[in-house]
Amino acid sequence: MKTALIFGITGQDGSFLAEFLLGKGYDVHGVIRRASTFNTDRIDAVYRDPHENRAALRLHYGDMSDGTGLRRVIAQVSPDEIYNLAAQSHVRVSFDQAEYTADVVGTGTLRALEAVRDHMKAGGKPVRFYQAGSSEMFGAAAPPQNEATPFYPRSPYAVSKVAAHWYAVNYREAYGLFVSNGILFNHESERRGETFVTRKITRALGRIKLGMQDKLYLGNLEAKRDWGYAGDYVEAMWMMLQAPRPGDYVISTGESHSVREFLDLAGEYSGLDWTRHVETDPRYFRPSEVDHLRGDSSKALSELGWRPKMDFPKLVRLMVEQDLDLAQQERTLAEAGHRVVLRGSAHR
Ligand code: NAP
Ligand code: G4F
Repeated sequence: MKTALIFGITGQDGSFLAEFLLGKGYDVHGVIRRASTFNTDRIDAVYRDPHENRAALRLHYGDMSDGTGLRRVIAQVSPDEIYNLAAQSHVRVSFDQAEYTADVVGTGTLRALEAVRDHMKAGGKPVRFYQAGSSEMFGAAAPPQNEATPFYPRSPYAVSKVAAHWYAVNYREAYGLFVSNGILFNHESERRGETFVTRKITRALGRIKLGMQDKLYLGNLEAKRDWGYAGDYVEAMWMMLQAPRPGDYVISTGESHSVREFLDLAGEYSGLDWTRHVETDPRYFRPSEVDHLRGDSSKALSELGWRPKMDFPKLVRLMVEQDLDLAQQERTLAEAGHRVVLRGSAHR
């Protein structure tokens, strides 16, 4: 039985990956941040109290800004595979918190790689390392983007991901570590953070449909993204670490759509004319935008056998339906006298 350690297990991808690896019989360990409130909502369904069972999922406190703690967890868990998904992952926020983003995303990856290098040098078993790279690294480079496309990052987040990418390449070349970079294009789901544009839209349309909200404030509707399904993309992460050799892989659908097209389809599935509800708020524009991302995953198909399973209309429908259900639950609670806070409608 293999052991995996996931940094960023409480995020969208971390939760899908944990379920995927548990399904493959892995012992899964995850690193979570200490917070004053519970932050494990996405993994609660697969978490078992370690006092009651021999739990296959175990959690450890840690933070990418704390190298000593990362080392301790790696020594304690002695994983076969590490998935580094931890990040301040919001592009717009990275313009407001640039240093912090660089520390967690860029230097945090370096801290983890240094810990792995020392762990193996001290006689620890070989570790395979997955680094969560991003299509944001391509930034202003013209589509379609593949592994040979030069990076042209357009935000502090993207610059930090480029640094992490090259740290990973360097540790592979300098120390012979098995480190693979996934260059993943946008992937969404019903678990997507509610401040990313797709989920912000589907959450709002659900509430608008049920009369709980009227307006949705957005930024640039013309940006185009290559949107896939998170459940498909975590399988690609795992496949990269099962390959005979480490490498860098673009993971994408090969299709791009604008935010406006996403709204059109989500509006159609919700039975709403979104143009009556959406207003522009300049605060959601970015100081420098990424206009068009569309990936070419031929290498992942030929070397790993990976291809996406869910297409764009199915993804939008899934998110719309899930968020309509969620809005229905909120309305039931509100009607029963509970206070329901409509986060995301105006201020994010
Ligand atoms: P996400 O939902 O924002 O999750 C990020 C995870 O990182 C959360 O578990 C978060 O913990 C954790 N984290 C944040 N700061 C941390 C710190 N200082 N120390 C330790 N953990 C920290 O992101 P995601 O969508 O799952 O994406 C996973 C990874 O893939 C990220 O690295 C992201 O940048 C990258 N990526 C995502 C996409 C995409 O479209 N989703 C595409 C390309 C690359 P909390 O829950 O406590 O906040
Ligand atoms: O949903 P977004 O915030 O995702 P973005 O910036 O593409 O970043 C996501 O995907 C990356 C992979 O390419 C990841 F690395 C990263 O961690 C993250 O998961 O914005 C998508 C587009 C942008 O062009 C943005 O300007 O939607 C536009 N947009 C328009 N109105 C908005 C809004 N984005 C957000 N978040 N909120 C808006 O109101």
